[in-house]
Amino acid sequence: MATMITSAAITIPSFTNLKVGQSTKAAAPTKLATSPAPTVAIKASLKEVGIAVVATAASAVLASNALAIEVLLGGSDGSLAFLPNEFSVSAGEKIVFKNNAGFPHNVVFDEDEVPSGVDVSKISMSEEDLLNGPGEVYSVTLDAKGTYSFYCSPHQGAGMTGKVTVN
Ligand SMILES: [Cu+2]
Repeated sequence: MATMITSAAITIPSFTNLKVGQSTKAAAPTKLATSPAPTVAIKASLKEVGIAVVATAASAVLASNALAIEVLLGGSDGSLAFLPNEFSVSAGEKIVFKNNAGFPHNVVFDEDEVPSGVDVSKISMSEEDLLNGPGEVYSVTLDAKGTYSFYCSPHQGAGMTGKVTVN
């Protein structure tokens, strides 16, 4: 029986020090004092953390599918445009502007073409703020119903403008 207890304890250092690997028996004597109980607790809590992470990821995917629209910044053909450049969303739906090609881009709402009472500084990037890298995103959520016009400040002259209707 004593042998059984010892071999059970030997596996504990291999868990706390994963690099020990197959040489557990050589390393074991110095770590025999370790109580098995805390190790069991650690294993259990790691398992719970793993499950929690999976659950969080799954709900994030569901949420993004339910209420989000992605708008590409710049066409893969080199066009300087929002794709799509005219679309509708529900109030509170997340709009994710994603750098695709031809950057830097940004997203600035036109203060003269948003529903009354909307503060464009709260929904826009600043004129100088740019998305420089591939895949960079700017997300915004619009709550007031109506039509909003927006543009990319570096490419406004090239026609990089868009319109979103919030229903
Ligand atoms: Cu642009």
